[in-house]
Amino acid sequence: MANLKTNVNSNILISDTMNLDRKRGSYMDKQVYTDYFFDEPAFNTHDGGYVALETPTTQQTPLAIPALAVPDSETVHEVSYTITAQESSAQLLPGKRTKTWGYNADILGRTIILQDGQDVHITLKNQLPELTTFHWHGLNVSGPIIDGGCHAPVYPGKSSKIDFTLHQQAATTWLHPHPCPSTAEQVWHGLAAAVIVKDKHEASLHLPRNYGVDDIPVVLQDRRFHEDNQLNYRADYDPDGVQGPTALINGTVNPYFDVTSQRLRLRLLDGANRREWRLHFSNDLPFTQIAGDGGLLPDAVDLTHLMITCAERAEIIVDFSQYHAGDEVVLYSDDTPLIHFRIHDFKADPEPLPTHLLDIQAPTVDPATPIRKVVMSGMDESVMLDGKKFDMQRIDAEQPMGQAQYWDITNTNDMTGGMVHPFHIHGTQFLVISRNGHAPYPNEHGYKDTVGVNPGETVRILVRFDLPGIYMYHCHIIEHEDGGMMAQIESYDTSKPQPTYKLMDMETLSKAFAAERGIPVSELWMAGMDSYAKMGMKM
Ligand SMILES: [Cu+2]
Repeated sequence: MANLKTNVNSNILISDTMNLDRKRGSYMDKQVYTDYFFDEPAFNTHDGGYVALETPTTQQTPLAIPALAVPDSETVHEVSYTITAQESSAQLLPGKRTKTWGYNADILGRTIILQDGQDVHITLKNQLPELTTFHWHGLNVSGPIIDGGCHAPVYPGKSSKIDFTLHQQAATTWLHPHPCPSTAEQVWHGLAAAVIVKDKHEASLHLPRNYGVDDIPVVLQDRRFHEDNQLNYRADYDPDGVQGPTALINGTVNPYFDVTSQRLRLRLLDGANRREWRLHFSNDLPFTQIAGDGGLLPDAVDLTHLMITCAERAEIIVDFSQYHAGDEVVLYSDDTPLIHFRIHDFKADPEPLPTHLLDIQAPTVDPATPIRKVVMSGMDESVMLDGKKFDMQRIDAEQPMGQAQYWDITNTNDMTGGMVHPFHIHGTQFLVISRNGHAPYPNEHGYKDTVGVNPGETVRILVRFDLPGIYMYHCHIIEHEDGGMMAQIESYDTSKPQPTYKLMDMETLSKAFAAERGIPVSELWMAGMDSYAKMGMKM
């Protein structure tokens, strides 16, 4: 791991708050990073207009905490869930309820808990009016069916079953739909749920884990509300990613949370279609990042600012020991308040947080293995991956199962006018090795499945698939993936004959969507279709 833990950069400051805390001895000799690390000229860049968040004018309401999904059955070794994608409505704003979709919930979804080592059985039920898929973003499961990408549709009124054994360290992962090219619209309707993986190692550490009290998921999204408080995806459609001016946190507009513990663990998830979040608290209160997408960081990192790109997760611990009942601490993105933390009496917890969290042994790479090059290019409709648009029937690359390979992910947008493209791989967790040859950011030394790539940058990652299958990899600005900035790789077992996979095709999906909407295929509109049509390319 030593080669991954290279030198930290120069963005180190000890804030005044930290000096105060230092006197109390609780932050002795810690570095606190005070910037977002990403390239500032790329912030908010967006062909066709960036939509800034607006400060909400509605009354503060309690932050919704997604209920825990109730297993159909559970033992130490085995768990069964039924996950139902359903139509519903939610009271998001005063007045009319907003029509929404959710997983076992009105909007978003119940939080699913899985244990490392468990045999997992999930019944996927679709009670939506159209086909969907159930994609397990960040889970080490095999593609293309269990993983729930575009090849695994569940049709309306139908259900299917998946079974897998989970071998994965504790992490905050998530579930969202992935039916190409309508992923973005289905997420916009409300489909997204936290999936928390637990393991014995994480359970042995002194960290908050009382769900809903001192350990909460925080799903960061944004929406635009139209007449009668309704969503209108097509009206808001933008090939560079749909945005809205209203922050929606766990499906709550203008939330507050009652803090009743000294430390609070926030499992942050950027569940937005396009928006990156630049997070900081009132008075630059420092916080501690303990985990990224794939679980614990090797060492806790203290920050005052944190940027997460689409689909990324960060688990942070906020310590309110310097505050008193009646105080309020606000979480912001840029200048927009997101959550008001109302401080109540709490019991002091004198035991410090662990600083070393996890030993990570990077897999070794055979020097003879070529470095895989992946290029994300374009903006708007022109987005491509390796100069091509996604084709469900085309397998773009192969990698032997169990073999670690370096992948160089390049974003060819230029530095002044390009976007940060969040690059995601299905079915595995990778390590970030370098950014343009320099050390990764200090808070990305743990396993990840999504990494923001700055314009003009090449990010080297170390990738290994532990299961055979077909895995999608793509930009996670969801309109970019729908628009074709996506490809797929086959991981194969070298000791066995390569299997033939039955892959979904656009014609089958288009016919199904059209039939479900009661329209001819010629009238079918789905988000990504314009991106192919405008480039004169066949979907
Ligand atoms: Cu992108």
